[in-house]
Amino acid sequence: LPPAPPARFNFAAHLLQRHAAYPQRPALTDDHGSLTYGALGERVRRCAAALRALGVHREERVLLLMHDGCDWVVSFLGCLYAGVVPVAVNTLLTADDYAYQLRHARAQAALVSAALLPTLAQALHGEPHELRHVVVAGGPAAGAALPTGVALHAFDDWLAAHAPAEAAADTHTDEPAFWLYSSGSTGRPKGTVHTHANPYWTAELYGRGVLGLTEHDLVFSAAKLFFAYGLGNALTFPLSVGASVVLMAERPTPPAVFARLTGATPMLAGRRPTVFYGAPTGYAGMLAHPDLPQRDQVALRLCSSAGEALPRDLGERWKAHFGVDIIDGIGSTEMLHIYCSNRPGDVAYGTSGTPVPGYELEIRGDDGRPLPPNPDGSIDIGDLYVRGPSAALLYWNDRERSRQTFQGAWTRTGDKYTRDAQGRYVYAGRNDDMLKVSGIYVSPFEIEATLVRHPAVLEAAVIGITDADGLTKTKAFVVLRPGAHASAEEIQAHCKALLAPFKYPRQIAFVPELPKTATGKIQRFRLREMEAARSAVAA
Ligand code: 3UK
Repeated sequence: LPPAPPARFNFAAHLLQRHAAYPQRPALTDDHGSLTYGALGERVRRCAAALRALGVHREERVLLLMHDGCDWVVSFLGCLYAGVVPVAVNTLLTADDYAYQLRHARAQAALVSAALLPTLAQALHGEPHELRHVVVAGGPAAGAALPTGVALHAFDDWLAAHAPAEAAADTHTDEPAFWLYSSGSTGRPKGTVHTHANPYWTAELYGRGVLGLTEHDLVFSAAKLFFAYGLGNALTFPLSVGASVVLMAERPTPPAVFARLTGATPMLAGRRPTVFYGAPTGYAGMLAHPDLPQRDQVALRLCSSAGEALPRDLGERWKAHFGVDIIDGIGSTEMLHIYCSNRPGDVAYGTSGTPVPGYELEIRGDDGRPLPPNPDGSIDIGDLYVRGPSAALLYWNDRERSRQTFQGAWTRTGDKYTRDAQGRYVYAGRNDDMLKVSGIYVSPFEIEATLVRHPAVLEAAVIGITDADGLTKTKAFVVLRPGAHASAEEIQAHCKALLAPFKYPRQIAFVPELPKTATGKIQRFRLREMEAARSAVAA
């Protein structure tokens, strides 16, 4: 195993030091330009100085609400370098979500993409907040009405106005470094607090140890940087080994991804990624797309999948087409990255592989004890727990949910797993009501609460169904009010308008009533049984 970082450890300073010897090496390429390792280091240190000049102090939080690009990376590492704690948030949320996060994190400043400034401005007119500065990247720092007392800055001018900081904050390795929000089935999202050491561990144990990334790789992640998966994929892993990164602001549609994989954008000018990371839904969308590139049009040596289980058939079809395996592994926001995975050269599709060295797994029974292996070495279905060095410290301001998840050295994953006779772990569903759609958490309860806000809707129940690719999609069963009318499209548009758009139910079924218990509780399991019976008939 790699050495533990020293007690005084700043992850951003660690990355900058590692590459000080070859400043000319390319680090990042986004839709507008590139940064060498030298230029990246300089901008990170300018960003740290500029944050200090705003009066943002050690340990204070800064909202990082940006589309993927060089500025995202500069902002994230600039915060860490200054000992300021970036709260990297999903760019697809609503003003209401950001209002909650700003208040919960007591953010003192926000670093935001110009395109997202109107939503942020709207959030500032909601809940009380402590925000004093908004720094706008990638466009004009104007056009949005900010409350008085909030100053507006333009990212490039702001960096240019400050000489690079001489030294990084003398942070402790176990000090809060950054937050990511993770959704639960009920309640607000959880502010998951990670240390400076955590990204070091994931980069060494998974990025280097399992994926074998080197300075010769050009990596590209369809999963955005604000996801823990994307953050490792396209920032901490490649920058730990001196590799290069392709960053893309737009949604990872198949054509957008194909353009990067084939090096067909003006900024790439023929340079083609060697490593690609995505979620299973993305792989399914690409395989079904008429413009799927041919094998010789790409330069891939490795593909990674996470976020939801990769159906066997998808992996096999991808491998047959490109000649490259997809390495499926399970990770979480709480563990920061993947802790159980297939290996390059040793892939068993339909499984999550074996524990990543440095992590330990237990499958526990209802009594909380590890289930004993059967004579053939397999383990029956139980609750998966993981122990490893990259677990988050806690959920901010949430003792109760922190206690439930972070149990001493062990983290409760919330997943059911079995182990086969070869020692490979096989996903068997979640043990809460959360659904993973396109690799992203959605809560059925949040969708139901939004559905019943539509004037025509009396009640609704949402379940996960399995599509033809073996992937989870949301289906809403809707009971309309007597005499009321609404189309499925209208109900979906209602959800997209009130919720983060990725949460809208993919299918709507109008039903006269919902199955209920004698006490009036909706029986979701009956809806799931009905769906299972329906798809069995269809098949
Ligand atoms: C599910 C998987 C089966 C599982 C993540 C890689 O997905 C990530 O983090 P989240 O916090 O969700 C965690 C939950 O998602 N899951 C993820 N990967 C798989 N289920 N097979 C998989 N390969 O329920 C898990 O508990 O959004 C993934 C790296 C970092 C991450 N944060």
